[in-house]
Amino acid sequence: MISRIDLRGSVADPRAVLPRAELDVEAALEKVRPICEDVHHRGVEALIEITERFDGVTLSDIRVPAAVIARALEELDPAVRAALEESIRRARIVHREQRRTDHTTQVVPGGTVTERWVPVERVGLYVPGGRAVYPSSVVMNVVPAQEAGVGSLAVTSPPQKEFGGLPHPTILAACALLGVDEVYAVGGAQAVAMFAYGAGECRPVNLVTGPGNIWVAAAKRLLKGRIGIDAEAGPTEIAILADATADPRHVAADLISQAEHDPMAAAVLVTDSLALAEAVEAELPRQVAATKHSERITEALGGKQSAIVLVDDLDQGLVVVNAYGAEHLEIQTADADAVAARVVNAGAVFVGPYAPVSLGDYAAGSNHVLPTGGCACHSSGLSVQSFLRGIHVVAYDRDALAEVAGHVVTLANAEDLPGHGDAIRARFDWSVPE
Ligand code: HSO
Ligand code: ZN
Repeated sequence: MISRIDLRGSVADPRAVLPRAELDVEAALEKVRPICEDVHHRGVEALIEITERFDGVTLSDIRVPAAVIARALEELDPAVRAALEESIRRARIVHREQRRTDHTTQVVPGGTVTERWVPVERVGLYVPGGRAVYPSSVVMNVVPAQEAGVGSLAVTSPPQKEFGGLPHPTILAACALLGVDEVYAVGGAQAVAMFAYGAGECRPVNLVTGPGNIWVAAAKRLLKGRIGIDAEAGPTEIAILADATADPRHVAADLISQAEHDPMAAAVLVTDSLALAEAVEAELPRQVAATKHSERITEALGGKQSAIVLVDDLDQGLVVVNAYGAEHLEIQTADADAVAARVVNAGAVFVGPYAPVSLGDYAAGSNHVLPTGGCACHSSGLSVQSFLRGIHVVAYDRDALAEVAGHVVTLANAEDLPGHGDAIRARFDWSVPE
């Protein structure tokens, strides 16, 4: 059901032995380009035609009426409402503390540089439809944007035939709970183009965030620059670093939990315990057989992107998980805090026996939009910071400028840009030597 990679006694670069699922976004670019151009030039008319072609839905309007959003909340199962509210509450607690305060540094008397944190003005959030209907992802995108102080926030999600050509009602209800009233029934690459260029009631946005399929990723890549993007989300990944103290039933359940997302999801167990590896291998088929989405889970666990990796000890295990840079990394070992402190590459780390990834997916307070595909080596998950820009505000008085004027002129001359130096010299009646 899951392959085994034995790295015991090996000094090979672990990067080469842990393959990842690959998405050919580049190939999708050519298909997405005409769609984006069409939306650019023909706006709503193009969106309606493209939606007819790809979603089989005829939209009377791209925007979801306020009454429909309100009704979705009224009709939401009260238990789901309570759970979403708790998820929002916890996410707010964590993200509120991520807010930045402006900081002024006095470089010299009379010379300061202030870093001023300013929220992005308008953000578009893409929420997938189809197999992946994740109201929790609405929470994870909207809460940091709101806590950052983003003034204008629009959500878009593909129209679903079975819901009368509207986005999934739980998505709409989550928007209502979060106070988002600008929602569009548009999906795919055309939704990213709508956000980038604007169409009808939808004004252009500055930044697009949120996961999506390969077409959404391709449109983000194409339009990046005109708009900011968070990341091109790839298939989800869980890695677990565990020793003999871990409970194989929990380890198996956690691997299955993320394999459930996608046949291309990656589930990787790294352990120094052959007994644990064997117990997990025995446990997986038992649990998979009893679970609802066993087909795609079996495919994910059996794919080349998933494996049980045997290592000599936890030191080698840490080398492996740091080289892999998983989106989610669980530490299920003795003294898990100390082991977790040595992790440098992971989207998020889940420490000890009672912090499974599913907790973080819904209600830990942490964010579940995390870097995949090894991007954890250079990027972070979504946070308040993702929606802010730090603007340097430079304020120097005459004496402070005079003090450094000679150095600026020297550097300008060294770069053969005497006009730069002259801008300084003009302020001192050209008395600063050339
Ligand atoms: N594990 C997913 C997020 C998610 N799980 C949404 C359930 N719903 C990627 O971090
Ligand atoms: Zn998940």
